[in-house]
Amino acid sequence: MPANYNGIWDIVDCKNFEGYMIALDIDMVTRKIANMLKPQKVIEQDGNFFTIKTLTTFRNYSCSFKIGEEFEEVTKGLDNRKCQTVVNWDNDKLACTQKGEKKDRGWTHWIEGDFLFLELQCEGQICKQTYRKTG
Ligand code: ECB
Repeated sequence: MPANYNGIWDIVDCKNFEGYMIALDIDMVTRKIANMLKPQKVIEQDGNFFTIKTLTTFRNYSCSFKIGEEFEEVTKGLDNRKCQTVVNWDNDKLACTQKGEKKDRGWTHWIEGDFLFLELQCEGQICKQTYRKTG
């Protein structure tokens, strides 16, 4: 039985989002807005099928995937790039690689108790986020 990510998760901590956004060439005005946001993750998991919604007052982003199946991801409303993306299980962690123009791009999720952790990586910059389960 894989880990269960289903639920509503509210951000409680965020480190180096700025560095991650600079690595993605996000302009300064957008970064200033994005840095003030308090994202919520709404995760729907059915076995190996996932939808992860990232919701904010400014923009929303949704990504659906099946574990182990590569797909074309367009990061619409984020940096608007195309990636060849695949998400795999690494024990109970979700490990995503996003192949494209940017090197060493991807993210990892894991759960500890009521907390959901996320590390977003791009070209040596790592943004570390912590979410708490609220639903
Ligand atoms: C949609 C929430 C953030 C909106 C910020 C708007 C502009 C900033 C532009 C680019 C910054 C790059 C990424 C934003 C950070 C998080 C959004 C989703 C990141 C992601 O890949 O989440 C994964 C793992 O939970 C699922 O898509």
